[in-house]
Amino acid sequence: MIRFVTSNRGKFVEAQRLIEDLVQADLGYTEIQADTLEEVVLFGLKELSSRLNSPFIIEDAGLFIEALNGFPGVYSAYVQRTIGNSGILKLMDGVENRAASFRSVVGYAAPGMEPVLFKGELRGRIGFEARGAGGFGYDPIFEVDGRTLAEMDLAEKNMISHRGRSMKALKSWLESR
Ligand code: ITT
Repeated sequence: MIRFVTSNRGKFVEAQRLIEDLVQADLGYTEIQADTLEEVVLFGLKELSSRLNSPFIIEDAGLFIEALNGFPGVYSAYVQRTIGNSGILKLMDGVENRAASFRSVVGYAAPGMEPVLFKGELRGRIGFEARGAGGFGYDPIFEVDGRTLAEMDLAEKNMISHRGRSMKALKSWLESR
């Protein structure tokens, strides 16, 4: 059994489909303000390691929009809570370069070992309107090959997504030990 410390049910469901012995633990931890997802994850792992004495993972993800120099990036959760998808679409009004990527960094920690990080990225485009009812967060405005992630089912999203990739890398590592 590995705990996935997260408040985000959507993330958990996607990860659990790939790594079956994950259990969600909504314990909360400090998400520092830093320039990279990796720094946020390493700090969280360290803090939680002093509270938990069994294996666990945390994951930090973000949407990086090329024309906005990587914004919202490490601020993705705050931006989703405040201006949301319609706010992002407004910021992108009249912007021709729609290229964007999702990134995921997952960190694994267990007693008596150094934490390990796994990464995944998905390149796509910011759409012109929100579409689809699946997924969560920015999924309705993030398109891959003309369809948004919210128009895909979980299996399809997992096959290509940033989180699908980072979690599969973690899974192979767990299996190879
Ligand atoms: P925890 O930190 O508790 O795990 P969170 O929702 O705060 O949950 P993040 O900081 O990693 O998670 O996520 C940053 C934001 O990006 C947040 O608003 C998510 O909804 C959004 N997000 C993350 N992964 C996403 C995905 O696969 N599709 C769409 N939006 C995503």
